[in-house]
Amino acid sequence: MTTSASELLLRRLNTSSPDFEAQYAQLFARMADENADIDARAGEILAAVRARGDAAVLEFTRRFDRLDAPDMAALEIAQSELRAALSSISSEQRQALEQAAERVRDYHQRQMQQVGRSWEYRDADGTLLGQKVTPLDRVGIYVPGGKAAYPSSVLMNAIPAHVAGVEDIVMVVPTPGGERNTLVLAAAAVAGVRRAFAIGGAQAVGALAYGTATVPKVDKIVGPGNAYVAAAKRRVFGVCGIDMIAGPSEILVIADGSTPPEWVAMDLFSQAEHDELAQSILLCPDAGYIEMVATEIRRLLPGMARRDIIAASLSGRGALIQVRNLDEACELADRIAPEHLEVSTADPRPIADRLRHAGAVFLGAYTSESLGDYCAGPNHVLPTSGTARFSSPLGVYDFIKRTSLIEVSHAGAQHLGRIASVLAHGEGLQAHALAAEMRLDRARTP
Ligand code: HSO
Ligand code: ZN
Repeated sequence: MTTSASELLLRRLNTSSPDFEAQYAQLFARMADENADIDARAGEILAAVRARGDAAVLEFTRRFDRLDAPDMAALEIAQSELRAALSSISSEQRQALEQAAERVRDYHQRQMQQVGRSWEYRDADGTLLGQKVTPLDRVGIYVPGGKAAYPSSVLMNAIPAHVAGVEDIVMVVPTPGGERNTLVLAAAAVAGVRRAFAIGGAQAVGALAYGTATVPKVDKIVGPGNAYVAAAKRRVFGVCGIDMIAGPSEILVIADGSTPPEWVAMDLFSQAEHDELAQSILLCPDAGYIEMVATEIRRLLPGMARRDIIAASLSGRGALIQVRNLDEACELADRIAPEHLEVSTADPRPIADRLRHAGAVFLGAYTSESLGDYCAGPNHVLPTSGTARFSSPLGVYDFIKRTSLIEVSHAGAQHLGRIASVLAHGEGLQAHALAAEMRLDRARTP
């Protein structure tokens, strides 16, 4: 669906109006669950890749990406090509990539200090209990190749893996017609990608999940993709891990009228320009300010390169919502659980402290979401479609796992043995009971 900028529809809602709940339900009507056809197609592609490996991946790449490679080796992007891409971009671009990478690395290193540590302790019996943290061996990063080919997403996916200690990072990126995106390759060089393949779609997900003669099997696949990629990721979950199923981008702005209205208008555009299905919403208690933002939207839109996408997104899924007060804005924000939440108020901290469900919170007038998208440091891969109620930004914790450690002392064997014995008998599991009882001091042997 495209909407020309002149046909922009700006939906106004008011929480005091009697039909608010109906309008709210319409605004958040979840997009129809992914098409059963797409899921079935993804299943067929995965089965073919599982059965026939490289040959199937080559065939699908020929068909879907119009890329006719003699063998899979020809679709591997060599380290030297990643480095050459990095040398070929302007020094301004290279510096920006490297500065962003450094800040993202710093942030995730702090995260690692918190969640990456192994720990252990001894209980009163001298029994040692602990948790050992280790990185995954190998992860696959899916990088979209079409309208959403984002070098920044290469950084956001690969850097936390690298910081977590993953040694082997394999990137796949579709290259329709064989055209490789220099900035994506340069970002891969900056982020520590070890191997890269010019493949995409469900076939690339299959290659990573099952492994082929050329593409190594990975332990987890992360990164956004189109509907086929999402369906394939759902299906391979269990064979390997996956990060999340990402939906269209969303921004919710809570404003009190203290931020210049054109800043807020542009922040709403910044997510709307991603995708016709992206969602941009303003919550504000001040009707006059809402009108000022609406005026800025209409003034600025014609000058935007992606005005048709922005117009379609704002008209289809956007809204300017008048709330009774900022307390109500917080309640509504928690109910929406948006991917990005800007608190654009004079005193944002008390509001941010109250909010619980959001992928990322941006405090104060200077914090545009776009700074977070590129270079503030936190990850821009965030839970969408209300999933912030139960999930978190991509982070180092997605690339590590925990192993429990138990070393029972002699005294511990006496103490725990009695407890285990009772419970094991209760479950009717004789061998369990005996394994515990045999270690008791006056053990009866069967
Ligand atoms: N806002 C997007 C990330 C992104 N923005 C990439 C620009 N490039 C989803 O969080
Ligand atoms: Zn963005």
